[in-house]
Order: sequence, then C-alpha cells, then structure tokens
Amino acid sequence: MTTVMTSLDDTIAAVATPWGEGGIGVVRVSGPEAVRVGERVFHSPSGVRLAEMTTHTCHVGMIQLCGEPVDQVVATVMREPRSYTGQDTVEFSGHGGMVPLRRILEACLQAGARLAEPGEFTLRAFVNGKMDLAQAEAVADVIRAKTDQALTAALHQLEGHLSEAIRRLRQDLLELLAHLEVGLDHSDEDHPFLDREALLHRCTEVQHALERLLGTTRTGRLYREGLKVAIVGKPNVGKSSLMNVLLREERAIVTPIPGTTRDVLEEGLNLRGIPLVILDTAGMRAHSQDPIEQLGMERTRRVLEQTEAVLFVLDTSVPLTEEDRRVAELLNGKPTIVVLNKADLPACWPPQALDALMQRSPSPPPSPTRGEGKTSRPPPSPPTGGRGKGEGGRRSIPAVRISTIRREGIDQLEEALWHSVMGGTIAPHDGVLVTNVRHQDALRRAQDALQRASTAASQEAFEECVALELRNALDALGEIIGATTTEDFLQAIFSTFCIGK
Ligand SMILES: Nc1nc2c(ncn2[C@@H]2O[C@H](COP(=O)(O)OP(=O)(O)OP(=O)(O)O)[C@@H](O)[C@H]2O)c(=O)[nH]1
Ligand SMILES: [Mg+2]
Repeated sequence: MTTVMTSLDDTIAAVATPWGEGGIGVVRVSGPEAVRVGERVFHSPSGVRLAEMTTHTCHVGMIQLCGEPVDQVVATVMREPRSYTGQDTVEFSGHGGMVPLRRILEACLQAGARLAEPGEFTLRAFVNGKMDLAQAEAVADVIRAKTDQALTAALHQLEGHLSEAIRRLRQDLLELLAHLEVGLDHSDEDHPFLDREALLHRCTEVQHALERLLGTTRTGRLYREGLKVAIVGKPNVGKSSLMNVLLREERAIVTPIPGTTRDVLEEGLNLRGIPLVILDTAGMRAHSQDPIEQLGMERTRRVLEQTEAVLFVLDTSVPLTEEDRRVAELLNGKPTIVVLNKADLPACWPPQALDALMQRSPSPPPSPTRGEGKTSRPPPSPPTGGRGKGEGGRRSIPAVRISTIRREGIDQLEEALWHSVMGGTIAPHDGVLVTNVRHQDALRRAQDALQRASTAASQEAFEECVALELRNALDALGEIIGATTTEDFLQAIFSTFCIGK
C-alpha cells in the first residue's frame, strides 16, 4: 500500500455515484480539510458559509470553479466522528451528468483535496474504527449483490454478525492462551494449570464452531459470487435458443444456419436467489476448417475450464454424431445436465444412445440431485443417463427434455439446475454465512492450527508448542476482522473497491 493511501492527514475527494446520466450525482470530500475545501468552492445564495453549517444539515448553493458557476448543488456537512469515514465529510449532490460532476470534482481538487484511491473512504472508515475489515468487505458486497439473497447475506455481514462470531471465538482462544501462559510462567511453582483434558475439550469446541462456519461457505460463496454455467453442444442444437429462453429475452442470435454463434455470450440470471452467469458458446465442430469457428471452439474449451456447471445440449430430432461425442468427452467430469432439445419434433434416437454417449465422458459428475421425478426423459422411454449401477459407482447425469420453441420443460430444467448447483440442499442463510474466499482461507488456517494445538496437547508436548499454535489460530481469525493485518493486505482488499466508496 502506498503511504498516500494509509495517510489520514490529507483530504480526499471523488465522485461517489456511477459515471453516466442520473437525477443526482454526488461528489464526496473527506478528511481534516474537508470543510475548508468545501467552503472554497460552495457559495450559498443566503450567504451561509459552509464552515458555519451545523453538522448533518444541508444547504443549497452553487459550486464555483475559478469564479465561474459549475453546478447548483445541495451540500451536506457531516463532522467527525459522525460520518462514514469518521472524519469531516462534505457531500455535494449535484446534477447527475458527467460534465457537472467532473467539474465539481475538479473544483474540489483545485481547492486542496486529493483524488481518492479506490475504496479509500471505506479504508478510512476501517482505520478510524467505524467498521472492521469483514464489515468493510461487506460494503463492496452490498454494492455488487446481484440477488435479494446476496444482498441479505452482505447486509448481515455489514451489521457485524460474522465479526461477532469471530470475536467470540478469538475471546475463547485468548482465555485458553491466558491459562496456558499462567501455567508456563509459573511452571516451577506448580501453579494451577488448565489440565490437558480441559484444554483439549475447549479446543475441540472452538474447532466445532469453525467447522460450522466453514460448512456455510459453499452456500455463502454461491450467493456472493454466483456460478458460471456454460451452454455447450454441437452447432444448431439450440444453445442460443436455450440462452434466450432462460433469460426470457432475445439476447443471442438464433438462425437455422449451423455456426451462428461465433463468440462467447455472457449474461447474468437470477436462479432462485443464486446469481448465475450463463455463457452461450460457439457450436463445437469435430473438424472445422473455418478459422473464426476454430477460434470460437477454442474459446468454448477455455470456457469449460472456468465454469462450474454445464448444460450439454443435444438435438433429439437428428442422429447423434461424432461431434456430440467430442463435446461429451470435453465435459471432463463437470456437473452436467443433459438438455434434450427439440422435443417438439419426432425423436431420432433411442434413450440407450444417451447412455452410450455419456459413458465416453471421462469421469462422472458429482451427484446432481434429480428433481423429485420432475426431470423429463426423452422419448420413447427414459434414458437414465442411468449409469448408476454396475459401473463402478458412476452416478447418473440428469437429462431434461425441452423444447425452446414451445418453451416446454424449462421449469424442469431450472429445477435440475438448481439441484445441480445447490447439491439439493441449501444452508439456511438467516445465520452467519461465510461468503468470502479470504475468510474461508483464514478459517481453514485457524482450524489447522487448532488441530496442531490439540495434537500437541494430547501428546503432552511443551506448553509453548500448544501456545504457539493457539496464537496462530488467533492471528488467522484476526485477519478476518482486520485485527491482524499488513499494509499490502489492506491494499489488496481495498483496491478492488470502486472509486468514491
Ligand atoms: N423445432 C425446434 N427447433 C428449435 C428448437 N430450438 C432451437 N430450434 C431451432 O434450431 C436452430 C438453431 O438454433 P440456435 O439456438 O441458433 O442453435 P445453436 O446451438 O445456438 O447454434 P450455433 O450457434 O450455430 O451453434 C434454429 O433454427 C432454431 O429455431 C426447438 O426446441 N424445436
Ligand atoms: Mg448459437
């Protein structure tokens, strides 16, 4: 982190609302000189000076730059410590256009403010003790939430529920350490020392609490980060049509000409509160000579590497071909749902053909749950994708029969996708939810350190060894709330924020 960013001595300014056109746009100024900077640029018709304004009041006035009017604004003054950053803050709400906002900002910079770094207002809030690190991270999550559930989870973290859970666990560890240290310091005097049984018991309790928190990470991360789902298949099977039906809008071009989609199309979708990113891909051809199509297919291969789940589209109205097999082989064990499209047309191949096709896929997908018998099967009788028995524990891949043209089977497909994504279960999210991979990593390290502490204690190792591991666990937990941090670490976190937050 640059020293500029950690310094609280200067006054920073930035446009806090998105660039574009809107009813209002806000320029935020914060720091010890915020009121003075504001006073230099703000002129109220009533003659009220910004420095005289009572805290948490607003006044209408004009921003001037080099004596020229720039925009009419409402100025709000929030004096320290009762502001977002904990420092004096002035916010100018101007007209939400790029030019007026740029000029208001320019006026503030000329009046002595410095342009804020990304996330610098929130960094100041953290440094000034307005919020801890997990709460500061939640601010970015609230802004980026794509679904109601993601927002609920982020707000929960912003309110400090995760931080509270972490603090309690740290408190438990601190007490254990205190016991150990008393024991260590007075080891010659036979000081009453927390016996190993009790120590082990309390370590295990903390470990269980960590396990419970870690158990929420899958759900938590799904809410926060969402999931990438690729639609793949050979040309003309209806991948783009499926994308459009799922999005309920004509996003992708659909034509009867094979090879219509050349690039990867990406679009967000809310699946029962889980943000999904759906990727429509170019049809995979076994031997395409067209260089553009080859590039498209190369991209599809890369997309498959990055996505967590796959919708593998087959056209049931035409025979299966080598191209379908090639795609099946690329799936490489990804959680997959086979989408049997064009169910409105007569079926051209028997269900067993699907079994044969999917058997060539290198490894089985992890247990997607079939939707309580709701998953459709292709005609005339269900293809099971059913390689569950007698095949070395291979599990069946769900297959859903749809017609994008008639919009049939889409609910069932969404149901299957939901089960595939959530593994059929979803942790209740009214409790503490770990949504962030950084927190997950710290919890794991704390867990490992406690495991080593328990092992050391049970092997009657020196108390110093146990204490060392307890301290490691404490530090790892401290990273979550920012009790133990480094400058680089803060830089890495806050640089992902937007400017003005
Ligand atoms: N009968 C019928 N035709 C369909 C259905 N879904 C798609 N089609 C038609 O199939 C053709 C190809 O559809 P697309 O969605 O462009 O197929 P694609 O897999 O994206 O094709 P590429 O981008 O070329 O790989 C179009 O003419 C669609 O109208 C369906 O459910 N039933
Ligand atoms: Mg297409």
